[in-house]
Formats: sequence, C-alpha cells, structure tokens
Amino acid sequence: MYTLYYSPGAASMCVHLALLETNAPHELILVDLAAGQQRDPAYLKLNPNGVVPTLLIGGKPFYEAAAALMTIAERQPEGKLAPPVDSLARAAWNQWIVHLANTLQPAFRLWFYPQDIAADSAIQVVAKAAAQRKIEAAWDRLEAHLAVNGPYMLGDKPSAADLMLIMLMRWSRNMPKPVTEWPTLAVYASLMKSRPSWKRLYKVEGLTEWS
Ligand SMILES: N[C@@H](CCC(=O)N[C@@H](CS)C(=O)NCC(=O)O)C(=O)O
Repeated sequence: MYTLYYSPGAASMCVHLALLETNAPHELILVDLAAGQQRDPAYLKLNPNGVVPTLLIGGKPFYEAAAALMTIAERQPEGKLAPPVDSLARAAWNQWIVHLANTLQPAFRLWFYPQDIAADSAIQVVAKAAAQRKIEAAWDRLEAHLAVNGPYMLGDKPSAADLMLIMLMRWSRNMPKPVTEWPTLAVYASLMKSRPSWKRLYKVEGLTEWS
C-alpha cells in the first residue's frame, strides 16, 4: 500500500500517474501548499525539504518525485513502466528520467519560485528569464529527440520517463511560449493526454487546465 502526499498538478503528478498506470493500491493525502501545510512540523518529519511529493511505502517516507516514480515502476512491474534491468532501453530510461530531473525540473522550480534565490524583484526577473531560456532549450532538444526516436521517449512504448515529461510539459502551459508550440511535442502531448491514467488523474486531482 502506498500513500502519496500530493498537491494538484504539482511534482507529485508523475508519481500519481505511475500509481494509476500500475493499478497499485494507494491513498492520497492532499497537502495545501497555499496554506503552507508543506511546512507543518508533522509534514517536515516526513519530508524535511518541505515540498511535495512524499511517498510512504509501508509507512516509510521517501521524497524526490523522480526517485518515487522510478521506485513505483520497479516495484510494480505489471505496469511495464520500466524496461528490463539489463537492457539498453533501461540505460536510456535512467538517462532520461535523471536528465529531466536535473535540467527541466530545476528550471521550472526557478520559473515558479524565483524567490528561492533572492527577495529582490529585479533579480527575480533575471532568474525567470534564465529559467525560460533553459526550458525552451530543453524543448528544442526533446523535440529533436522525439522527431527521430518517438513517438515515446524510449520509442514505441510509453514508460515512466513519459510520465515525468508530460508533467513537466504541462507546467509550461501559461509560459510565453508553451511547449505545444513545438510541433512534435504537441503531438506527443495529445498522445499522453489520451491515456486513461491522465483522465483519471484530472478527475481525482480536480484539474481542468490543459486537459
Ligand atoms: N526536487 C523535488 C521538488 C519538489 C517541489 O519543488 N515541489 C513543489 C511543487 S511542484 C512544492 O512542494 N512547492 C512548495 C514549496 O516550495 O513551498 C521533487 O522532485 O520532489
């Protein structure tokens, strides 16, 4: 049994998608970020970083969205979210998930939370511009990758890497140049959004935008 501490549409989304894709028994606990519940002492005991997601496995807490996503993919092989351990596809899977977690995710963190680096609003403007450049450069590279190697990140079958990518793509929806302006990525978005797990997550998390 898994317990996912989540906030609608947040970094918990790829973990929630993995739980739905694998049909893993789970319960959800909403963390109201606007109310600051992520900084409650009880929550900080589970996740000292004060962010979502936190995933409890048998009552033990784990954090970092990409790690939780990979853990579910590995523990629930029936979901076919991870290629065989000794395959080259698995090496690519590791590469892409770590790459997304190391490049796009921190750039989005800077885009949404420029106050992380400075209280000064002029510095925040510069930080957001840098984040936007990094995000758009990442879309360029992912567009090129999918145009040649798609339709999914690893080729013909979806995997956990796609659950992470589609979550990150969604975060660009209100940016000056949303990801759907990249043609191959726009097609990819439609493909991922047609999955039952996406529709179910929207219903359960109460999301509407970018459905
Ligand atoms: N590296 C962390 C980042 C998580 C993160 O930044 N979560 C955001 C929501 S997308 C959050 O909880 N923000 C609340 C805050 O920073 O106060 C992970 O992947 O789990």
